[in-house]
Amino acid sequence: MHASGMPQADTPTLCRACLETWPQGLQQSDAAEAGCPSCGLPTLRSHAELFDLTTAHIDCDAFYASVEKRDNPELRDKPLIVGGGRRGVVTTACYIARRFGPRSAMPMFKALELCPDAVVIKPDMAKYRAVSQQIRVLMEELTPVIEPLSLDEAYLDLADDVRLDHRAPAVGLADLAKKVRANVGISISIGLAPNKFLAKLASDLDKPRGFAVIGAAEAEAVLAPMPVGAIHGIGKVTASKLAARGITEINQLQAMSDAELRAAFGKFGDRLAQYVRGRDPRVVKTERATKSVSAETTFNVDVADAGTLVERVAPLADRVAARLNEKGYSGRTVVLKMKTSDFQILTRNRQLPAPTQRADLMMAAAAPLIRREADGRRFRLIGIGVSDLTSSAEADPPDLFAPAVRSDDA
Ligand code: TTP
Ligand code: MG
Repeated sequence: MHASGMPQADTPTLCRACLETWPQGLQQSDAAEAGCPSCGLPTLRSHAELFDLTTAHIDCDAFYASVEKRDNPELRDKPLIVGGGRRGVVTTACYIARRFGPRSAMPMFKALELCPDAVVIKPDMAKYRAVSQQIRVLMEELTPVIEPLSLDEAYLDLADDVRLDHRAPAVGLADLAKKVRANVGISISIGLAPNKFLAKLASDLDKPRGFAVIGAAEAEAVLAPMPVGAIHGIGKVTASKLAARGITEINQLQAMSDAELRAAFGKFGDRLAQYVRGRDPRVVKTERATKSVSAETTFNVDVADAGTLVERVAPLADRVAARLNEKGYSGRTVVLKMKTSDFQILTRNRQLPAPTQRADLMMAAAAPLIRREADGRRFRLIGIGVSDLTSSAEADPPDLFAPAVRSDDA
């Protein structure tokens, strides 16, 4: 199995440093050498499907920490943790710090127990957003078909040779990594595969500064020994349920028929049946314009009291604020949604003087609207959001973000 693609004779090969290619592969004698026959660096990648694969997943290495190290070279060789903030957790640890155990989402006190010498820096979201945007511009030179998943990762579909330079996607991707390093000053890891599912797995195989390929032919074999949790959609809860049934590795799911997977997992079983066999029908979706950002909650017991309603909407406003911050948006119109006990839906809007990302300003606009509606009726649901989105550059100074809250948690 050659998922990460070390140099091999007679196998399509690429040098990630000088971008030289050997579509027919290297001679046996060249392949035995550690370095590229052209530039001498140990940066060759070989894979049977190297020049045929077109779906990529890009993920920045220790993203926040890499940006901070870029901006302060004294930190380069030190263990660095980015975190703290309101929730007191690690957002990320650099690869040096990771050797001692700190990981994303770990409470800060625990991370510092494991790595007492770590330098700690608070996250600077505005800076990371700007870096993300710079990388985005470089990706756009390769393809317009980009699906960002967060500030530091995106899927790319490189099936169309938009540049008309007839470079294989693998070459364009290696070039992208070089440009990100040279122009932005951080490193990325690349996963190249026949589909999104495999590309995302691949980008994680060879981190940091990775370039890993999973081909269609070897996909099932690469997946077989992986833990079930490696599959997108199998979270901690599902993984521990499976473990209770003795299922921990993907090969055990591969041994089940499509019908068995469906019986065990319901609708998700269909998707799973594809994934475990290395297939994924999902296409890379370019961003559609987000029109609003909102959060809502359904009460266990219907609520009539205005004070309670306001109290219950406040954490939702926090979530909206965090998500706006993460996505780099701000909103001009606050939208309140309430559903009465007899399932009538009300929406009420209020325009703000300026776009905001701040939960307190959303609450200031929403509270009077809530009080007006709370006339004795009982409500089963409340939600808050903002629409009229613009970029966060136009927003009030964002001082309420919770760095540990990610959009996928919300
Ligand atoms: P990741 O890509 O998951 O992690 P990473 O880039 O720090 O490290 P890796 O090399 O393993 O990819 O997340 C990207 C950024 O998102 C990360 O730098 C900080 C932030 N983040 C959080 O704020 N909370 C979290 O729980 C995680 C996982 C990430
Ligand atoms: Mg990352």
